[in-house]
This record gives sequence, C-alpha cells and structure tokens, in this order.
Amino acid sequence: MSEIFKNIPPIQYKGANSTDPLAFKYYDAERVVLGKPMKEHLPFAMAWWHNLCAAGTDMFGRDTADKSFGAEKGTMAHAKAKVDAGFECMQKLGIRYFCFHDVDLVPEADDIKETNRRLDEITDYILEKMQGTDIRCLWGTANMFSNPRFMNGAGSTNSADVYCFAAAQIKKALELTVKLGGRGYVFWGGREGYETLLNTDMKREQENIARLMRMAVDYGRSIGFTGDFYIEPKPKEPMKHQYDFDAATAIGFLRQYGLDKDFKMNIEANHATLAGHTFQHELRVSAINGMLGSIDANQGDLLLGWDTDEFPQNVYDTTMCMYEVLKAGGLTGGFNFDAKNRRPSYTAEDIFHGFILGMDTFALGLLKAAALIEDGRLDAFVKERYASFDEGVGKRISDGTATLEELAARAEEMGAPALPSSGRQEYLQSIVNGILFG
Ligand code: XLS
Ligand code: CA
Ligand code: CA
Repeated sequence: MSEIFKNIPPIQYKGANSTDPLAFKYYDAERVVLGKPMKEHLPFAMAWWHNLCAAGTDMFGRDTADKSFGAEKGTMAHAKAKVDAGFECMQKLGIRYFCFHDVDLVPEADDIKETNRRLDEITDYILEKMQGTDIRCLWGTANMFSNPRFMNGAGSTNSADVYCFAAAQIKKALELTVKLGGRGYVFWGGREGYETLLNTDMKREQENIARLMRMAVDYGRSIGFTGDFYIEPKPKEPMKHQYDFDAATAIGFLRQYGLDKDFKMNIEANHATLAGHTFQHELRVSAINGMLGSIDANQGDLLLGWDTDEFPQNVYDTTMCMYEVLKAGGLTGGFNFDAKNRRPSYTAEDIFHGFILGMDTFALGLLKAAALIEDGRLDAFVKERYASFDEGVGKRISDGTATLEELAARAEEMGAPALPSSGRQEYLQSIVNGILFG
C-alpha cells in the first residue's frame, strides 16, 4: 500500500513553544495526569464521514477538497482507499479509535443485500488493517436520514415498510459493530422528529422509536454486543423539532420505555449549544443520571443557528468538559471528532491541522481541569454553599425524614430567614482564569 499523505510526518509532541504546524503543543500521549496517561484519559476517535467522505459540498457549492484518495469515487476501490487513508491518518496522529455509519464505508446499492455484501467485504479489509495496530472501533451506527426514503424519519416514519428497512440497517450495523469490536452503538435521531404537528401522531412515533430501540437491544445482546447503546441528543436540524432534544429529554424517554439500563448519552458539544445549553450542562445532566457514555468532540458557532461541526478550539469549554468527565470517573466511550475542516481549508495539511487543534485543545482542557480539581477551591466553595443541608433541619430534609408540618413550624418560629449566602460567581470565574492563564 502506498503512502497517501506523503508530506505529513507522524505527528509528535514538541511542547507549547514549538512553532511546528505539524506537531502537538499540549497532547503528550504518555504524560501522566491524575495517575493516568493522557491517551487513556482521551480515547480520541476519527469520524469516517467527516474525515474520509465530506469534501466541502454545502447548500451553495460543490466539493473543494479532493477525497478520492487516488481512486474513482463510488467504487469499492474508493471504499478501500478511504480505509487506507483513514488508517494512515489515525496512525500518523496517534488516534486509536474510529466511528462510522454503514454508508460511510461503502457506496449504497439499490438492493440492501448487495450493500450488505459490500459491507462484509470492506469490514474484512478493515479488520485486516486493524491487525498489528492498536486501532479499534469506538462506535458504529446506521445512516437513517440521508436516503429520501427516510424523509419522515426511521423509527418515527409513517411507513411500516420504511420502518422495516431501518430495522434491516440497524441489524447489519450492529453486526458490523460487533465484528469490529466496537465499544458502543449510536442512535442519533437524524430525522426522528417532525416538521408540523398538523400531520403528526407524536405518541405513536415515539412509541415506535422506543420499540425499534428495544428490538435493537435484544438483537445486539443476542449476538454478543456487550457495549453501551447511546442516544445522541440534538434539538433540531434536519427536522424542525427532534424528539431527542437534549439530554434531559432523552433520559426521560429512555426511562419511560425501560431502555435506561442499556443506553447512555453520546453528548455532542455543537448539539448542546443548539439546544440552548452549554456543553458542560449536557455533560452534567448525563453524569448525575449515571448516563455519561461518550462525547462527540466538536464545537459550534454561537452566532449561527445550525450545526457547524468545527474542530474544538475553545479551551474554556474543553476545560469544563474535562472537569465533568474527570469527576464522573471517565467515559466508557471516547472523544469522537465529529468535526470537519472549514470549506476553504481543503488540503491534506488542513486535515491534520484540524486534528492537532482538537487534540491539543482537549489535552489543555484535561490539564486545566485536573489543576482545578487539585486546587480544590471550586469544590470547597460548592460544598460550603450547601452546608445548611448537612446538619439540623437541613440534614433531615436531605435524609428524607422531615415533614412539611415540621418545616412550616420552624419557618413560623424564625420569622424571616436570612438571605442565602452569596453565589460569588465573579470570584469563581477569576479562579478559573487564574488556573487557565496563571
Ligand atoms: C449529526 C450528528 C451525526 C451523528 C451520527 O448532526 O452529529 O453525525 O453523530 O449519526
Ligand atoms: Ca455527532
Ligand atoms: Ca453535529
């Protein structure tokens, strides 16, 4: 196999003062942070679709990048060239995981039996490439949103035949995920939502989605899939409203349908901000419900109302992300760069610059989050802020032994309570700045 990215060397850690554009400034795979090497804190993954398929086409113009990798697009030779390019890219960057949709791997045929045959062939090839490397699959999924048949969703479609087709794709994608040793299986509700309630039976659609997920869990477990299923919340786009709006909504849905033992969240930073939340909020909601599974590591543009899937650059956000992840004891999944270069950044070097930016931004976030935890002032402040619930009546409230009558009697006795203690937000923000830039 010939080298595809000939001008790109293996990317090395050269330290914060390096000006080498093809070197890590902060991501030092073996550096130990809070007792574990960075590479274990940060199981990074490459997204097949953005890195090997997307070439810059948007609503107003065609491809700017050449992702043919020397083969004719739409052929199995091209599918294999993408495998070669992906493995070279991951190896040069020290990325140990990848994520895929079924149709990212091979051109889709008219007949699903032929598509599945192609998928068998390409995954044999991927397995061969995995041998002798430490590269593994993070998660797999089925694309049930691009083909026109899914215009009304997959699990939420109004067509039972389309629903069967979705089931067939999930079945195959699960088999491939197991074959490639994937840690997880993702449901992103691509078009699981609606454009107008005038034509929508919302209850039926949600029940049907839950049934499809239940069938997927039962089948997955029957073929030896022991990993987590994930819901990846997103509030809108492509649909006007999507049922997996945010983590709280998705967790409520999973509990309602008894799916919460098999599912966790795959939280994407860009989807969090589209839902009107911070990335940290979505991570916290997932973590306190025991459902923080995996992360789609990207960022959006707060001035735009759509999903831009940019490589992460915002160190405040990755710091608070890693703060949540460290406090949750790490992820069972990983950090998937669901991110693409901007359309005018169309060269091979740009691909590597994107990953270097993302990996360094998360490495910095990890270092700063560890420093915040070791510093301890944030934790101590929060503990003290709720201290009134650690003793006396507050403790009885926390223990669940207080009654409404007892509390009311106490309130009458005291007259009026003193104001709660100050939230000290600006002081706490200064601590964060001090750790980031001190
Ligand atoms: C799209 C989603 C998608 C999922 C996988 O907005 O981020 O790429 O991660 O289907
Ligand atoms: Ca995503
Ligand atoms: Ca996205």
